[in-house]
Amino acid sequence: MERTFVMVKPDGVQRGLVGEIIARLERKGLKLVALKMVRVSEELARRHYAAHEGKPFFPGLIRFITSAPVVAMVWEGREAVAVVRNLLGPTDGAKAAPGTIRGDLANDIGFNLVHGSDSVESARREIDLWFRQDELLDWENHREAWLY
Ligand code: FUP
Repeated sequence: MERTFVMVKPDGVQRGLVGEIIARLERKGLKLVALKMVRVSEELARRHYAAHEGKPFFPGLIRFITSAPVVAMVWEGREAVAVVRNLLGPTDGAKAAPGTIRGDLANDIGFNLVHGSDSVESARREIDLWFRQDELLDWENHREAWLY
């Protein structure tokens, strides 16, 4: 089953949107397999966004991500990488369609609430970067047991 890395950025935490974002991913049918709140170090931020090093927005991006806690998660499901990207909408909230997380809740290119891995390969790299192996929980669904 495919896994993807998702991070609610400082603006999502500050605006009280962690629950809303998690709820949308849960309702889609994705499975949460890891979650933690992190105060991001400069080193972790630089490694996470290494592909953007040298771009004009890079220093501001690092300052933003390290400015306040984020919520880091791993979600699992069928085509999880693409499904999460579709739920997020494009990077710029102004261009994101209504119905997507950014389309409904964000209106900026930098302060766009949430990150989702852009490929299966990036997901693998980001999950390794943010989580130890024992933080990824391979739990079974016993939902049937709650129905009487
Ligand atoms: P995304 O894959 O949607 O997270 O977007 P990118 O990987 O292209 O960019 C990573 C982050 O850099 C974005 F979430 C926000 C920031 N960014 C800017 O601030 N300005 C830009 O022009 C492009 C990206």
